[in-house]
Amino acid sequence: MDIARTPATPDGNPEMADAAVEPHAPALIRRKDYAPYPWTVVATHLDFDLGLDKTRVEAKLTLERNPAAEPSPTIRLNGEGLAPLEVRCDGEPSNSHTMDGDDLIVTLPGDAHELTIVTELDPAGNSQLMGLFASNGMLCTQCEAEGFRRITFFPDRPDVLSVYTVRMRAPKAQFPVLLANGNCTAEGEEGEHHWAEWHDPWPKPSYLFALVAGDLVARSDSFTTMGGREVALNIFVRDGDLDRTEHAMESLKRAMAWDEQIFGREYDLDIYNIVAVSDFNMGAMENKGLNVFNTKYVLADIDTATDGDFDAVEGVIAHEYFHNWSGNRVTCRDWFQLSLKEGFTVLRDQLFSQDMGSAPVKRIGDVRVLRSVQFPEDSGPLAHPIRPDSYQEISNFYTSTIYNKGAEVIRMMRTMAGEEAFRKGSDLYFERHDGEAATCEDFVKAIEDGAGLDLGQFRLWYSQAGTPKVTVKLSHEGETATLTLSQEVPPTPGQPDKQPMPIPLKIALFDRTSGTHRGEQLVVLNGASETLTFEGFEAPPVLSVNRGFSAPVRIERDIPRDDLTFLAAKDDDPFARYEAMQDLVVGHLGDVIGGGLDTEDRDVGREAIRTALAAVLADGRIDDQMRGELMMLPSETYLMEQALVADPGAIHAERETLKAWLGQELGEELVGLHQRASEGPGTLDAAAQGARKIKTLALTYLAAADQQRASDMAAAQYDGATTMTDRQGALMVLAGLETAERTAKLLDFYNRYRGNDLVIDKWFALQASSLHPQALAHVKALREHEDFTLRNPNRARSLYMAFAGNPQAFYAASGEGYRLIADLILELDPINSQTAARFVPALGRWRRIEPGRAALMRGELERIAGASQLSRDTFEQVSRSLG
Ligand code: B3K
Ligand code: ZN
Repeated sequence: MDIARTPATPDGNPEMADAAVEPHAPALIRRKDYAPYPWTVVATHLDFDLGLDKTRVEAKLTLERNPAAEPSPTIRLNGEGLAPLEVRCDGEPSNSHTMDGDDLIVTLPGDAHELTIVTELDPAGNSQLMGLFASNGMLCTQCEAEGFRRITFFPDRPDVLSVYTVRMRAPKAQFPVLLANGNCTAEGEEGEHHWAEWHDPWPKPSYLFALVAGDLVARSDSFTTMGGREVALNIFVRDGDLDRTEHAMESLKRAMAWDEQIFGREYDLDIYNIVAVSDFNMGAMENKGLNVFNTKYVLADIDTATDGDFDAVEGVIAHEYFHNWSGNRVTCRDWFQLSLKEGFTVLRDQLFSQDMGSAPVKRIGDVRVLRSVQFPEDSGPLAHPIRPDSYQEISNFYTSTIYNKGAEVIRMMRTMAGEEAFRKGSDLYFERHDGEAATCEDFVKAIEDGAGLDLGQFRLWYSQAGTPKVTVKLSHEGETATLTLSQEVPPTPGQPDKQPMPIPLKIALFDRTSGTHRGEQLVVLNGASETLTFEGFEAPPVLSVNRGFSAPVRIERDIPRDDLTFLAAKDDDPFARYEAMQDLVVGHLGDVIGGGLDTEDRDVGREAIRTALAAVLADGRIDDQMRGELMMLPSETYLMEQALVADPGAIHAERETLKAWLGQELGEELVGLHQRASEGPGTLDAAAQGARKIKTLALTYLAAADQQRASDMAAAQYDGATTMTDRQGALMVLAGLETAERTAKLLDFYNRYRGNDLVIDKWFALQASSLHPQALAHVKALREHEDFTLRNPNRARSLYMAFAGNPQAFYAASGEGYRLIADLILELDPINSQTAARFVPALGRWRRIEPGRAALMRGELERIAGASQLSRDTFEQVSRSLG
């Protein structure tokens, strides 16, 4: 498992390995080429003279040789698009520096030096939003993964930790607030300018550096840690947004308390600042003591944010806070270890959210995300292990595999160890590696030692890509039930042959008469195939398997429909019950789409679903949040993923037909449910949220069955709405209909919320993801809308990501949908390559789509590949997708 530590270059800089192997392809960076950096940066002093169009940066690096690395006569400092205006070594102008591509190389003869470098930046011209950029008149930074090199020349790699002191000087009226990591140690005024100095006592890698300057207001609060430290909490936003920050602040305090209680982690500075910005490539960033957030994950009130938005704010606030330990105190040795911090932190935020609300509903939601985003990634051309072996552009590896599958892998360790033993392992990990840049192997070893587990073979989960398929067979003879489990890990790019991996499966065997079972068991499938026997079953039991989704695998079970119906009605594991409902529908639609079903068989299949759904609608033992989960049909993406080669047109048509039939058959029950749910209050408690969830779900079925009735009901829901959840839900349904109310309510929504960017994003997204037959034409028209811009990532995603996720429109048989996305990628790439590259995977699915559409998708990828001047981000994604 250990990684070879051979130096790739005299400087030991893996960035340089294999550069220019192919003249046009960016260098491939390999995990096995890791070597420690020859220098340590003991201290970093940064002096910023800030301006929107011109910012001067003076960086002073206190350097010492790293005794653990190969000695080097030079130092290589990464840069991107920078020119060194001045270089001084130990106070004297340097005459020994050269450029190697974008990097600065300085000869350093001694064992310790002080290097000063001056650069100049144009933040307002930085549309990539990496490094220092301007957003709505404020200045802020984004450095992960390699943005710091756009600010100054520096060893921009996560294993070089340094203590930072930052001085900022700026026009006072324009930038009244000046923030950086750590604590403010001094401030003062110089005529129309003012300055502030911040010091962060915790050594950190450059990707955690942050600076913000702007005209901002703060919601302030405080938190007293378990050790008695009083921490000042501030959430900075633009004037006018303050009253939408209460939920974020409450979430932060809950997250701080939870991390102390559940993981024993305490905050370690006297101040914790969060700043919300409108132009941001991602959700948020965990910079030490100064998180920068996309406004989408900070601002929420009941009139402008949905219940889902509230949950997302809570989850992301917690995620970034939890990084203070899993990411900042213990960081990553290199970017191949990204899942070390991201997988673990996602697991921590998932467990937090489970504890804050309904645990089963949260679990089902997380599995839905995994299956709709990560499973397709794992079965496509971009599949990679949670610890990849190589990359061209690290930004392309902030994937669902690294984050969500990474979390599932650690969750499996926790399931096998048990909560208490796992905590011993995580304590040991933090204790052993505090202040270090660690590896995934360090984490596994700490869990192994702390929890007393043997994770030898389990380490394969880190190196093998692909979603394992587990085939489950249950037979019965006499009083013995025999369970045979076998696994297969599919081939993925670069990994044709796989070994079996330990797969922890929670199972229960139900007595079909009493509807009970004898207790849940955890079985771990280690080999390719294993057989287990269970005694004392006079009649064949019903098997519930992978309860709680204990392993991120595909289960193939040859289960009679009656057993699925039984589990859909009776399983006491909420996830397994949800799964049985999903499987009933997946099995039926699979049969229908596969053809060869006669009318009678089709009716039997439909009837089983109708009965199960009717039982869900009437079940008094479950709450509405759970009812909503059980009411949801499997998504088209999930259905496509079930087929070896999918026909998106047939999947869409058959799923809609089934929905319409159910809406027709259960019309009265659904109307009743909608009425009952409409009586709920417009509050944020779980019952009210559940009512809102089933209300809109009921409408989606009714809309498929009877447009006009649903349109009237949706319009009434829209008009009476006191929450964004109800209003957006109603508008979502209306957007898919061809009725007069559609136009009227879309216009009303726009006029009502004009000027509120986050809500106008919803307005774009609703139309781009609608079931309306003209959705594609609507998207084309919307890109010309005066409020549309590609310069704001939220806005670009609101239209185009929603569209790429709308199977009916994106997979239009004409190929226009693919063309639209390809045009977007080409237009966006020079503006914001990170965001542009995120659209490539939608086209990369071509191998799993029927041949007619596949050829059109591939054609668009080839068109992109043929363009000159592609960014490294887009080049890598397109070339991997073409395969
Ligand atoms: N660590 C950041 C993600 C940075 C993405 C860079 N392309 C946010 C997070 O995962 O918490
Ligand atoms: Zn993260």
